[in-house]
Formats: sequence, structure tokens, C-alpha cells
Amino acid sequence: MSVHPPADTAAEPELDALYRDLDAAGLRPLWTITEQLLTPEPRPRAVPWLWRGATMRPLAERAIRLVPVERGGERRVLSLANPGLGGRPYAAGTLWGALQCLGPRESAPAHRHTPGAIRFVLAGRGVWTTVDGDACDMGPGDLVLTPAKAWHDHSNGGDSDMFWFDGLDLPMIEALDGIFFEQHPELNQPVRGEHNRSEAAHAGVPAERRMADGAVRSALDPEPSPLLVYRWADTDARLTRLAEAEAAGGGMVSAEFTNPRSGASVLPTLACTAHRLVPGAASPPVRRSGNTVYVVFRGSGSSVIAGRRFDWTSGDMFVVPSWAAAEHRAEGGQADLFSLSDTPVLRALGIYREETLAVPQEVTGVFEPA
Ligand code: GTQ
Ligand code: FE2
Repeated sequence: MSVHPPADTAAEPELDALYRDLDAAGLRPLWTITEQLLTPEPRPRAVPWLWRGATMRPLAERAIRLVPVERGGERRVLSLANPGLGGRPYAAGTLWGALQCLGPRESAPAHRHTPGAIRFVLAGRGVWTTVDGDACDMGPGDLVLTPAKAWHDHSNGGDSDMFWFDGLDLPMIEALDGIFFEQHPELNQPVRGEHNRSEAAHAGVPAERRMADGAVRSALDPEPSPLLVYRWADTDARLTRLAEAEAAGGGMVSAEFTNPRSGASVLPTLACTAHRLVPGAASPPVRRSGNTVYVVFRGSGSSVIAGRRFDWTSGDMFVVPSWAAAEHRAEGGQADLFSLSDTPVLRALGIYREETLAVPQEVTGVFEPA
């Protein structure tokens, strides 16, 4: 584990000099650092964590009153900063997660960038996100895509505050040194034609082509989904059907949002999945390579993550870092979760791994946010 060479060899003056000269030459001997680099299994710096909606919402409301989007704000976004990441504004090593809010009649300026983004709406009505000219209306439970390089801006044409979850592959694209960002010449890009054109264009596509049963199909298509909006009514219907088919016993059913053209994940880098937990049983304890951010849309329950219990309710967001075991359970009624993961990237590289544990985890503590 030590970065220093073993004491007995380092005591030799010639070897001492070698290490000094290697350092001066900008060379690091692998044999002194290999244990930190090539760990037997993933050792993410991000830790399992949870942000409460009850904490975030009032702060977002204060930001709406105090920080106009035009003044420095640009986009009124509160990013989830995982305490394991040393102050970086990322939910996990590969994922950006955030709460974005927009007050009545506000609009966030149009721009584009190489990171891809998804929005999952928590509360409010009246906002649309325009994606390359297609204005996508947003309501609670809807998923809206803003693929890499697409012009996008958000407009609140209504009278209520609006809140949604933002998920981006920003840390991945940053790690690849591939970030480009560009402001649109106008505050809002022009809307072409009717709202929800991508939705209308795919209206005849069967539900099976817009969602796939199971949590982690997540094939990678370098082209993002041409369908930019997935409505909660459709998601709800799919989860209802799956939960009925699952019959008694409770537990969790999942459906991944898919690119109707290819069946791949919605964006090349990001998979989005809806889950319904039915009271009576916990989901099986599973660990996966890659990171996942969960958003609680409806209901209450708890998740055991790496042996600690995280209690949650609607509006909460939590992170399951790579290879941490997780199992989920609803309390007092069914619960619906949305999740965002980097699974398609791991799959495309041929290194995705998933394991179901033989027995439920022993709970050794309960999470209390600071
Ligand atoms: O709404 O365009 O959470 O560009 C982070 C970066 C949201 C957005 C975020 C962004 C956006
Ligand atoms: Fe953006």
C-alpha cells in the first residue's frame, strides 16, 4: 500500500539514489504504486450518499428568489457533491447529478456542449426544454434527453416553480479531455413548428421499443435516441404491467428507457431506468461495476448500500458507487425510482460486471446526512 520502497532496500544508498533520480526524471516505478492502481476490484472514491429532497427543495426555492438565471446563474442548478470526491461537484466519479429549478416566466439561456444530459421531472408544470428546435414539454415523471452537441434551453411559460433532476456524463467527458461548450447567439433558440415533434414522430412506435424490461440492457449506440421525451404515463403503464406479471411476493421491477431505433440506451454514455418497488420484499442484493444515481419519484422506503441503511422518500437522491452492493425496499406502499448509470460505456468496453449476492446484506449502520 505504501508509495515508498521497502525500508530494507531503501536503506541501500545506491537504491536510494535510483529512486531520487527516477523521481527527478518524472518517472514512477510501478512496483511502488501497483497496489493502489490495480486493485482487485473497483475502489471508487465516491461514497454511498443521499441528499434529502426536504433539504434541497427549500434551498432551491431560496435560490429562485435570490439568484435570477440571467445574473451569473445561467442555469440554476444545485449539483450533488459526493463527499468522497474532495469537493468536486460530481455525484460519482463518472456522473453529474443535480437539482435544477426555474421560476415562473424564467428561461435559461440556450447553449450546447459535448457532455450529454437527461432530465427527470420531479415537480411543476409549464416548462419546456428546446432541443435543436424541438420544444419538449415537461411534466412530473417525464424523461427528457438533451444529447451531446444538441442546442438546448429551458423555458418556464407557466406560473409555478419547476424542479427536475439533471444527469450528465460530464465527469466522463472531462476525463477524456473532450469538453467543448458554446453559447447560442440568442437567449433562446428558435422553436421550429409544434412542440414535441420527436414525440409525435414516434407516436406509432410500440411501447416495447421505447422501454425494455429489466434494469441493465444498456447496449451502446453512438447515435443518441431520436425520441427526446418519454412520458410518465407510458412509464407508469409499463411498470404496472411488469409488477402484475411479477405477481405476489413484492420486490422490484425495472424497465430501461431505450432508443426506439436501435434498442440501445438513450444516450451512448448514459442508461436511464425506471423501477417500481412493491412492498413485501426487498430487491435482490446486487453489485455492479459502474456508478448509479437514484432519484426517488414517489413513495418511501430504504436501500441497504454497502451494509448501511439509507431511508428515503420522494424527492431524495442517492448514489450507489461502483461495486457497492445495494438492495431496495418500499415501506408503506409502492415506490417508484428513476436511475441513471454509466453501464453502456462499461458494456461497450466489454468490462461490465454484475453479481447477485447469495444472501441479503447485514445492516451495520443507518445513514445520517451531515
Ligand atoms: O440544463 O443545460 O445540471 O448545461 C449542468 C449543465 C444542467 C443544462 C446541468 C448544464 C445543464
Ligand atoms: Fe447544458
